[in-house]
Amino acid sequence: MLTKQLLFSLVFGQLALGFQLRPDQQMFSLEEQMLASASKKYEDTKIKFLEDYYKVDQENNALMFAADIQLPDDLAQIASQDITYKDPDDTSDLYPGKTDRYNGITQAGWLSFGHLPMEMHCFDGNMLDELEFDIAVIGAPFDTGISYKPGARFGPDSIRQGTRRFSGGFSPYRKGFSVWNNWAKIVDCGNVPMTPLDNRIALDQLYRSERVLLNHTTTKENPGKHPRFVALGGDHTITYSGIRAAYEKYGKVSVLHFDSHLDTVNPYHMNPNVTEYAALNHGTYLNWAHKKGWTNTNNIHAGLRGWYEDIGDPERDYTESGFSKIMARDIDSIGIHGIIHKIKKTLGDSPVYISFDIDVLDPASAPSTGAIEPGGWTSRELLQIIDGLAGITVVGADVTEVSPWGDSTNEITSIIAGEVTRSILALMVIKPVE
Ligand SMILES: [Mn+2]
Repeated sequence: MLTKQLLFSLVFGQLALGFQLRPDQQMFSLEEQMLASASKKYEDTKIKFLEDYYKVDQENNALMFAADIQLPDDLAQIASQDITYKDPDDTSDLYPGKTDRYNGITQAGWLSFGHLPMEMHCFDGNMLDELEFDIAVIGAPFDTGISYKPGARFGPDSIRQGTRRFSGGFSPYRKGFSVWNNWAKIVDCGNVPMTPLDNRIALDQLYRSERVLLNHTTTKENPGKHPRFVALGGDHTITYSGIRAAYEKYGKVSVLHFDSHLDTVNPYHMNPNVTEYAALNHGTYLNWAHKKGWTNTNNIHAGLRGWYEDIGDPERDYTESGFSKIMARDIDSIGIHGIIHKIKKTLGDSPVYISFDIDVLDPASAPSTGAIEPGGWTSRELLQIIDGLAGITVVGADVTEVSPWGDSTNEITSIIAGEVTRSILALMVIKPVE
């Protein structure tokens, strides 16, 4: 009985005590106490700092810097450090291509692909011997061959902007491998002039630019006679010119076509009355390229999923244009390595033209493109597939259909397009073409 009474009074005594605490003795949780203590330490430090380095001007109610105070050694060193370069006339760290991330390379210089050196004379037929390079990035600002959302004429500069973040560097997946610091001299030749008023003239301007580019001299390190190019589109029609230029140097090429759509459509099956002008567009150029005799019969699509316009399109894809297919959903059955294996087996030793449509990616990865198709690959899956193709003989390439109108807030599509281009350049560096 006594014990119970004792326990009862102890419990209620404690509670009663709690209620009787003065306001400045309020009970706090452990977290609140720790927070208060940390904040006090901060306040103490701040006050100490203020006392040490500032004087209070009571009259004007202001803080004055105490000029005569002694800075601690480490602070004093920073404050007195001579930030003038050893030789003020030495500007070697300010040249384009000489800066690094610490020096501010990401925003420096002109807008070139991955800060590559700009070359003004790639399309100048009088400079073929003087100007040598191994791989050229060029822009093909053209979007009047597209059937849905235009804007890809702004793609080349947008993709370049997406590579502002590049600073040379080494691959995290290939030990010690660098695209930039390797045997190949890679340059950015700028954009080709392409008229927006006549597709026939524009595609011919691009073809002649690529043709003269391939006639330039290569460096001593290059076993091949012709430079190679990656064209930044532009809508997909630009591939027509690229395949034509590559065919002239290498004979028939095999096309590795990353796309959600076939692009081998025979326009006359869709509409027998289509004009010749309208018949060449971003959905038909591969059909034309095969008809012209520029492509082999071991071409392959990767990432298909767009609905067919005509019931006969998938059949004619092979019979009229020589393509086999890897569907987007094949990744769930044969996996990334199955896809790589199938592409390599199909292409064999043929000279390969890689034509890349950014809409092969899922809209979640690349929303800013002309003809969006849900259900695509992620950027990780796609980059792993391209990187897995090391060893194929890439003679030319393009990255198309980046229409940056939807990228205004985050540049996501352009950044991925830039990364895809870097992976394609890596394939070119890994396997020179003789
Ligand atoms: Mn396409």
